[in-house]
Amino acid sequence: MSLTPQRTEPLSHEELYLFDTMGFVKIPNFLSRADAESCRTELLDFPSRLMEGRGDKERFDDLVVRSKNFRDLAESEAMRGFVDPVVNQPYRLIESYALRRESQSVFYLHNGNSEVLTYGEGRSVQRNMSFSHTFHDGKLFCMFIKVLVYLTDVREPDDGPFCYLQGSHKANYPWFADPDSSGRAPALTKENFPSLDHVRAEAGDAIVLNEALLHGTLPKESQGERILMAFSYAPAFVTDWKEIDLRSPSIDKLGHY
Ligand SMILES: O=C(O)CCC(=O)C(=O)O
Repeated sequence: MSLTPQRTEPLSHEELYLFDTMGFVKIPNFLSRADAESCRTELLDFPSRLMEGRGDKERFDDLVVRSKNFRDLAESEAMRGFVDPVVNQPYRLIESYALRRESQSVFYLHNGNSEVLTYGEGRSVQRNMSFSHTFHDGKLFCMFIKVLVYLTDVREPDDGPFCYLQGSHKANYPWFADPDSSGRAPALTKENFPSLDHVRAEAGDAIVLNEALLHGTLPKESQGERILMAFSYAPAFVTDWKEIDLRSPSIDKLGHY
């Protein structure tokens, strides 16, 4: 069964304002409840894996490769209407996956405009350029946009709703100034994070997200399944997180192909 987005208009002026100032905008009823349920049923037959080190999340990769329904959705006019006005460059889909969780699961805060990025041996910087974003000529230029499509209701705080630190997509200071190398993180509460807020969703709702926002989910404590799909878009010149491999036969030591 093909999917029919209920919402096909591009982001409005007001939605762009919200996206710019909040780092995301919610699109209620992007899919009908029936289409959300048919997505859920279809993807549960795909292969999945438990996320390494975070065994409470089951991840279904490459949705668009596994099903024409998902590919058509990722390429649809409706999706383009969300991505075009915030990327404003030729762009491509860089990932498409679903996450399934049950009770007692967490998704800790990640990204943030100014969080410390450590990569490789002893290398660390205070800006991850992969989700940098700017504004000029009356247009937004985002490097990493994710459209989250909820396939089950996430109505109450204990259903583990999407959460975020207000304004963190425009932060200049890192919140996690001293990343704890032990991997321990403070509980996701208002006491620990005064600017924490969360967003309720119904099956079929979407969130268009600037990945520079420090975001995650509140702990899921209620019973039942929580499942969503994610489609990520980036300017066409963005590629994988992979350093130049100087051992490759197609490249010499000076980097000439
Ligand atoms: O599950 C959610 O609501 C958020 C998912 C998310 O942050 C992600 O997939 O990067």
